[in-house]
Amino acid sequence: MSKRYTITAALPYTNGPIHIGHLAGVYVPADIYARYKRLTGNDVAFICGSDEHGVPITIKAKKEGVTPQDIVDKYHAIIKKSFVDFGITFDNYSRTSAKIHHETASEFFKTLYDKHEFVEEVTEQLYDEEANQFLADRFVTGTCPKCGNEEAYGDQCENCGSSLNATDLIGPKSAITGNVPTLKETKHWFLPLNKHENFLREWILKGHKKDWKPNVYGQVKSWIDDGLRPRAVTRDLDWGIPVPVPGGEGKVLYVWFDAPIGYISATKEWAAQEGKDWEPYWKDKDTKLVHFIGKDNIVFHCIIFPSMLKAEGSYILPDNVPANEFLNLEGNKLSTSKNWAVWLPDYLEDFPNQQDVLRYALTANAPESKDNDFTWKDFQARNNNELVAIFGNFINRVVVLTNKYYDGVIPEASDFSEVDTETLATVKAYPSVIESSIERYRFREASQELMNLARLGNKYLADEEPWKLVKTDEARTKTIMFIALQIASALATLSEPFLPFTSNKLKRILDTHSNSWTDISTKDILLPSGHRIGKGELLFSKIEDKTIQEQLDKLEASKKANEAANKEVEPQKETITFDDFTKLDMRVGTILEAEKMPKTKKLLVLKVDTGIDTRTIVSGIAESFTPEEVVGKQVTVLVNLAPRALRGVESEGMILMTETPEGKLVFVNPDTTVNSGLQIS
Ligand code: B3M
Ligand code: ZN
Repeated sequence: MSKRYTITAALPYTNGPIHIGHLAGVYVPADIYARYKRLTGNDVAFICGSDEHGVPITIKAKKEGVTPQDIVDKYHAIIKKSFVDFGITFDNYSRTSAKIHHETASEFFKTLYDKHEFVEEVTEQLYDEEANQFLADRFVTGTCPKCGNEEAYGDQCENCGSSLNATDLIGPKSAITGNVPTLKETKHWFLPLNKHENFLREWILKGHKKDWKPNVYGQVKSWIDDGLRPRAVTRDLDWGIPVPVPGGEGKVLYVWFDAPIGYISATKEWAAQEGKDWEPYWKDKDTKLVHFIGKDNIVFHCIIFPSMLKAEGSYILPDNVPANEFLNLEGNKLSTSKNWAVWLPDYLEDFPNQQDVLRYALTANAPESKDNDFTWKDFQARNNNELVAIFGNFINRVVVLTNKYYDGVIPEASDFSEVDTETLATVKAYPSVIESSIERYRFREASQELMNLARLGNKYLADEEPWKLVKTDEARTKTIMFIALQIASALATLSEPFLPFTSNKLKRILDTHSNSWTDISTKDILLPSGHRIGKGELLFSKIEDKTIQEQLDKLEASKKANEAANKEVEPQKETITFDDFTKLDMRVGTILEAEKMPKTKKLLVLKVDTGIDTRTIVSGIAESFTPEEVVGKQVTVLVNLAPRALRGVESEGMILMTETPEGKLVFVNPDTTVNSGLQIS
């Protein structure tokens, strides 16, 4: 029976592109769920949009010397396009700088204000005297009082997910100047979460959201048990939605107050475009509201936003909030600021028309109950060993043999053997097998069930061996191919939520647009005899080691470039006198010979003409230069350094070097050729 679903996906901050952590944590599972709900005949509003307010945007704008509007315009477009190109099927992808959102959020705030749902209070907040600015949210970092994470923000600790007041932080530091903040009085409006504790206990704990994932239920329970406190829902910032009540001048709505309301305003915007009424999607008690988020957003979607909705009084509450844990990358935490990520636009460029490979790899390895690690090796294995070797191989054999034996026309089947009947019965059960996993938000499990259907097809062909029977038993061969084509058709339909691009391609090859999700379990024949299928085309192609190595190299290079860009300059050493300096005897030297020091990685043994003599100097430059590269080079040599033995070789002097941001050593040398021995002063 058809139901109405409002499915939301966390609004990405528009301070950078989408990366694989966002996809695995939120957008791929949400899209699988939305596609599946549509395929099974439900009325779906799949809603998202850019989260364009908040401190991350202003920090990025300051860093790039542009306005916050420039930043959000740039990244809103990049993010929106990348979602479309990756096959994420939002019904509306809006943005919180849109007029309709400002109106909706202001109205929502005003309603709570008029209902006296806020507590107005003047409190002392962190202030940066030098920047002349209050420090809220990501403008201040410090140690989380709950878990000790030293990089907690003023409003939240991403490590334990706690929602914080900036004054809770231990050892706070301004993210603008690095200064220790002072305290300064300012008025804000607080949402008294403590007032909603009983409601939250009843709704979540007593109502025992049995189908909420343990990682979500556990976090929410611990916050409620720890006791809820009032949370400021306004900020002393100039980028955001102005506070629409007297005394709100110069203040804006806290980004986590306005952003979840973005789901509502985006639904309104979409409904207006579609000529629909938006209210049933947010106010009809039979509507199922499901929020797809990452674990760092649980408190906002399970405690704060439901309290806001409850206080406003006319809205439904979320039916489920299937938050995922975090995805790491090659053993390290994904990080926008450290540029340690696989960005979606880059993936789409490097792997054209291979969206489904990443969708599948991220789903099969999703951090559904614990943090998980994305490795390029696993990505390659999922593609080569499953998509190519199982799914693609099965379809290729069915299509090639049908074209080879019957010119693409589906043959008449004769009597089914016991195996045939069992196989068809198993195929009919797959919709409910996959449904059972999806309904429990176990998308990894669901994706493996889909792959099991492809395995069933492969096994059936391998056991029945039509390529052998075709010479001796035409009737049997026709029946086998008929059965195999029914399995292929089931895959075309059931793969759509997980592999939408492949599903479309397979439907085109089989020329079947008619089978719905429920058809797979109700119809006896999915592809009738006499129907002509198209010619084969490869659904997936093998990914070579070289391609994976290129990605690993790219990742390493971006990490080094980022370290370089953010490298802190070493502080100056203690002051020396001019006399100290005159003791240093630095000369221009010319390298005459060079060889690697045996059994070492870093050392070259050099013969250097110092103009005074030719001497041996051992230098740790072997990882930046080959011996051949340095012969003939003129370098700066500190010649009166006391000799020292290195691995048994007497080294008489030091060659001055420096290091590029990428970590490569370079010589400090004259930019024109001069005589060896010239003094440097
Ligand atoms: N912009 C995403 C984040 O915290 C945040 C989600 C808002 S959903 C209303 O990374
Ligand atoms: Zn913490």
